[in-house]
Amino acid sequence: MANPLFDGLFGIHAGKTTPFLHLPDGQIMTHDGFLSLAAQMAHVMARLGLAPGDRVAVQVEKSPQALALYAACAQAGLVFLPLNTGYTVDELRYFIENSGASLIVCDAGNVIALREMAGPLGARTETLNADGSGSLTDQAGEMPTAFDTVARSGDDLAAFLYTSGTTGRSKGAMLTQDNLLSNAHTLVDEWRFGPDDVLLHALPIFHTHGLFVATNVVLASGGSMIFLPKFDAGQIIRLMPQATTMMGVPTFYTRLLDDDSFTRDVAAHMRLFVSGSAPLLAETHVQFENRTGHRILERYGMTETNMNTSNPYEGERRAGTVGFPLPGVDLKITDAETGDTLPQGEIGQIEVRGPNVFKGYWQMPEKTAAELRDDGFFITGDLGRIDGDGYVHIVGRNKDLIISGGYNIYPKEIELVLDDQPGVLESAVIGVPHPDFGETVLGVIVPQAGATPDSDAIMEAVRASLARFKHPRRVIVVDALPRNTMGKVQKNVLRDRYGDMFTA
Ligand code: MLC
Ligand code: AMP
Repeated sequence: MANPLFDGLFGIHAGKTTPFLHLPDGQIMTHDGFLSLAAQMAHVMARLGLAPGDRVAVQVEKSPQALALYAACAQAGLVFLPLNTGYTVDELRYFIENSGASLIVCDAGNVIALREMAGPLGARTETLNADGSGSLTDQAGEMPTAFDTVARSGDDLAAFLYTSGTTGRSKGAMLTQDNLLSNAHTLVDEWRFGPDDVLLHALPIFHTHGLFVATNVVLASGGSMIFLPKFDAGQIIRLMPQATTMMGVPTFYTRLLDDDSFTRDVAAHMRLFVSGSAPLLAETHVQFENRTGHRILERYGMTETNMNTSNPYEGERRAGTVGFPLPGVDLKITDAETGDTLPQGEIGQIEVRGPNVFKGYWQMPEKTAAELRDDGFFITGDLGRIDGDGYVHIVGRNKDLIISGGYNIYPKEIELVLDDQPGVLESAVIGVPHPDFGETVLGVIVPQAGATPDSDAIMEAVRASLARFKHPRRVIVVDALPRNTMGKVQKNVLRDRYGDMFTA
């Protein structure tokens, strides 16, 4: 094929006038309409001088046009680089600089600040607003509705997704066309997706879950999506009778269960609920089954690997587990010190290998070498075990990571900001259980001798530099941080001490 990703996900729908997107206002975008828009956007980017392999950084609200931009990048051989809409200009600067993006597409409300920041870095700026208007779509409207698909190989890059790191520096995970396409096909088969499926899509489209799992699976199977700007429990409940499937983070499921109008009848037309991106409590699984009669299918993935494991479609979906390795995926549990595979049942680090596993981190050979072994196994940083029936259990993380409502947060990034504030000697940021987000961020700071840090000023500094979802929900002042004999901060002690702060 000339361009496996475009041909395999998008090109297969050429000429189809069946619905692809059902929009909240009742409008429908057909496959053909979507492809025409993507082709027009591909023309715009080609006219701007973008060449295959160039990176297109995209920080826009969720809309059909935003999704068409993903298709346009695939068709023009460009590397799609979606960015969380919550990121501040400070955070964006790093991504633009590091990726060497040639084009930034952003909301008109941010364009002045972004242009000022990105101009000197050599990136152009175009706008795309939540309602689909903007300079990108204005230009697209003048363009032909067919575009000669740029030839690419399966090993060429399709997307960059930045994932934060333990040092506070984000890493650009390089995903190839084959990574994305192979995983989409596997999931279609495993989860039995077909042209009659209607997926309730309320996830953001700047992460693996909403973009590659949900959208690619629908594209590969020829189904359609009820495409919602964000998760709103009331709207989901109203629309669920028109859908057959939903994918969500655990917060989606706990919020639905908190709503009494979410009943067995509401879910009666559904055939599948999938959960992932964060641990689904076994208790939520049971409550959901009691309420609806459906057993949520939990799966496990990562930005670097797409999906690795899944509970079975047929067969027991075991609460508190992430199921079995997907076809084509090798998964082993190893000793973190020696790298040796551990006997079945023992807890160790989870390593995975397969066509889904990324190519490495952009321009970070040392980090790539540290996590991606020569034999193709990727060290996930998750800790797990495999039970006697082959189900994978995730029991913790070997990485200092907080997952809040499905968003990953690396404490180091927040600690660097806190440590920088006047009167702060040092800080530790931990994740503590939270009833809505699963985990939430807590900051613990130690003042300099004789100083009284100004908590308002600290939060102001946090707001200026970090996306809202990373902000500590509370900052506690202590005299000293607990340390072990090696002088390392004992975050487990802090987690024990403050663990029930939001749940008690
Ligand atoms: C929103 N806020 C969050 C937050 N989401 N804070 C912490 N963690 C989050 N996840 C902020 C809001 O800005 C707001 O700030 C306040 O918290 C309350 O917001 P809300 O209205 O209650 O939140 P809402 O907008 O409804 O969003 C919650 C959510 C959303 C759970 C629906 O976060 C979401 O869609 N999460 C999905 C993330 C995702 O797709 N992850 C997949 C990663 S891929 P204020 O100031 O207004 O109070 C991956 C791989 C894999 O991990 O395996 O899938
Ligand atoms: P990200 O880096 O955003 O792609 O997040 C990937 C991380 O999310 C994984 O390394 C896991 O720690 C976590 N994760 C994803 N799915 C699950 C799940 N079903 N259960 C527990 N943790 C999960």
